[in-house]
Amino acid sequence: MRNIVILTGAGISAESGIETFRADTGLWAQHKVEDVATPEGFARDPARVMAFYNNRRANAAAARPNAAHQALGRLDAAEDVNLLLVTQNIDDLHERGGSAHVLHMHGAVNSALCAACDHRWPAPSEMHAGDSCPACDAATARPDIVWFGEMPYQMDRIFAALSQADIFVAIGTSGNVYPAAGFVAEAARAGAHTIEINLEPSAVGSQFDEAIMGPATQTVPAWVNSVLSKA
Ligand code: BJW
Repeated sequence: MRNIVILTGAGISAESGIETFRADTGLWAQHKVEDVATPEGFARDPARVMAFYNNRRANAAAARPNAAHQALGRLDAAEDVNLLLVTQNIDDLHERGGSAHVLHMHGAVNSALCAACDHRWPAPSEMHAGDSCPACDAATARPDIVWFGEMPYQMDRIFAALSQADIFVAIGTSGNVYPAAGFVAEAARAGAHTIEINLEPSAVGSQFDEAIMGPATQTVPAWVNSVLSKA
């Protein structure tokens, strides 16, 4: 059994038409991070943040999984592979591409969270400032998203898997945001073979053993085929 941990970022969904963050025309060129992706920004102007995520939710719903998502779905189903697929993405394209178990470390745009009691429920297509929680009735609904300064989800499970990994692969992530950008160092410490798949080397690219450069819809299916052929 091969233990594989895969980390994905916005680049894997780019060819499905979902904008990345740090491209010249990406989301952070259009919105101030501190306005839309921090708890302070939400406290200042919840309507602005709700509108930002309502738009992202609509874009994700309109997008279709691409060949890279589908290839990872095939890898997930392989019998001799123990895969943990960790995504920083808040869309559900991995699930719709056939991956059964996806860990959304930065949350999910289809989920709503109560800031008062931590109850979660499926987000409606439009959330509004002051929406109430179906469990405790407080007017404290928020998108179930991990903003800057908040703890990403299921870190214990991720670090446990990294400590057992034979192979660690980062796909379509710029390596600018921690703790995800630190996973390659953690996996290398555990003795894993580390591979970066991206259009160009990331900010932590020099830490990987191997680099595969090109669009994810081409590189990821080819890499998955090479893994499956070694079964
Ligand atoms: C293609 C492609 C194609 C394009 N094919 N590839 C150290 C120093 C200073 C600060 C910190 C620090 N450590 C931690 C921090 C604080 C902070 C942080 O990292 N700040 C940095 C700016 C330095 N981190 C946090 O606050 C995090 N929480 C935290 O650290 O808690 C404390 C903690 C303590 C101890 C242990 C653990 C935790 C929370 C981070 C939350 C990030 N949230 C966001 C927004 C919310 C989600 C959303 O709205 O979607 O998450 S920010 C944004 O960046 C989003 C993404 O998930 C994340 C990563 O972006 P990603 O996916 O890498 O996208 P891009 O656009 O950057 O890159 C795209 C890549 O794809 C590029 O490389 C392209 O080349 C490539 N590409 N097309 C292949 N077709």
